[in-house]
Amino acid sequence: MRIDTEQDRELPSAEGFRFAIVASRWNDSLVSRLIDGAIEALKESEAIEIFRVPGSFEIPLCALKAAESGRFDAVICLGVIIRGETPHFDYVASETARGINQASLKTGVPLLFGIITADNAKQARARAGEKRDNKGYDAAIAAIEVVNLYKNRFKN
Ligand code: DLZ
Repeated sequence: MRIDTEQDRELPSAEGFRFAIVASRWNDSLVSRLIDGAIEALKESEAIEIFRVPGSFEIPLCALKAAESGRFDAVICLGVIIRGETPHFDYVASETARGINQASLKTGVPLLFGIITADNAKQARARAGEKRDNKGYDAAIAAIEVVNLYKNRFKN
């Protein structure tokens, strides 16, 4: 369930903001679709930089470095973690989520969680589709919303 849709409200603009995308290479065919979705949502921004890391487990540190660089208004984290037959999934998924959240709170830079955590490839594919069925697009729309919120309501 979503709180609202694009039709319900006017979306703020990405223009003038700088975004980093940190994306893993595991399940690359799906992650590439998340990157495409994010870029589509960010089309008004002229400043998007993409960083690739091996797996989702490596996303938090790269996202932290991007956030600490001071070069980005938000960092969008994209990955696809699919459950296997071992507990590996749980460690990778929980540490990735925890690390992204910690890096965001530590730096004060919004880090967006565009990581698909799925039981199987079919579930993952369903979340790497078009527009709001694409977790990369969704995460980028959330990034645009929060950068505008923080700029307009919490100016230094
Ligand atoms: C090892 C591993 C496994 C089993 N599954 C995934 C996955 O579904 N998605 C993903 O992004 N990464 C996976 N990885 C790789 C880890 O994230 C990490 O790159 C390695 O454990 C090396 O630190």
